[in-house]
Parts: sequence; structure tokens; C-alpha cells
Amino acid sequence: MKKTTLLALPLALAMMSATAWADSLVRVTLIDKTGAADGGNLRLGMGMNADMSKAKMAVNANPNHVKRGAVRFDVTNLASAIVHEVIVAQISSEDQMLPYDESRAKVDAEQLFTLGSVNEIAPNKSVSLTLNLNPGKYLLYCNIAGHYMAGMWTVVDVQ
Ligand SMILES: [Cu+2]
Repeated sequence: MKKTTLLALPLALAMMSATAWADSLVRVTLIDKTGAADGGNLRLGMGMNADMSKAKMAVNANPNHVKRGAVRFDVTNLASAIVHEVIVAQISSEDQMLPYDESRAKVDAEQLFTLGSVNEIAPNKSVSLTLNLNPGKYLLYCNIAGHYMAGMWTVVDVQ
């Protein structure tokens, strides 16, 4: 009995720290309205003054303002059939246009300051990512071909 208690305590502490470690929690949901990646002609990238109500796909972050420190992103793919991903990159402004490779229909991620990512999130799956963030603006986007221009990005402000 005593041995069980001694073994269970470190495990309980480890589980607590895994969930309580972050200073802030951002719930991120990935959605698509079409059920198919047909957003090829959309031009809904950041800094393009696009009408985001036309977005076929989206990254939603709640809240989108957090304090500096360890920020945990709980990412859930709410799409019915499409695999998505989330890449976190620091940006200087929400008005900037991102480097974009038209032939691949992807953001040129190598030109961005990427801090982390969660790749290949299957429909109805959740993945967590914790990053230590300084004050600034952080782009969350999906770089599966066509998804970014279909509207799959958002910006989180860290203060
Ligand atoms: Cu996507």
C-alpha cells in the first residue's frame, strides 16, 4: 500500500505539470467549409486586404491576445475530411504580405521566422504545442498546398 502511494505521487505531479505548465492557453480550431480543397483561385492571404468572409478554410485562435511567456496552443482540427497543420511564425506586422511560392501554392516558409509547428493533424484530432513567446505578433497558418490563400491563417498578439 505504502509502495503504491510513493510510486503514484511522482506520476500525479508529472501529469499536473504537463497541464499546468503554460502561462497562457490559446484554443486553436481549424475549419473548412467545403470539405474539399477547392480554394485554388482565392487570394485571401495576410496583408492583401481580402474579404475574409469568402474564406473556405480558417484558423481561429481564442483568445488572440495573450501575455508573454509559455503559451500553449491546443489545436483541434474540426474539418470533416481534410488533414491540416499549424505553423507558428513571428511577423513584424499583420499588414505585410508573405513570401509566396505560386507554383507550389504555399507560403515560402524558409523566408519566415518559424518557431514551431504541428503537422498532419487528422480530422477530429487535437495536438498541443507550447512555445515560449516574447511580445510580438505571431502568425498561425496552414501550409498545405492552397490552404493559406483559402484563408487558413490568423494572428495572435503577445504582450
Ligand atoms: Cu489546412
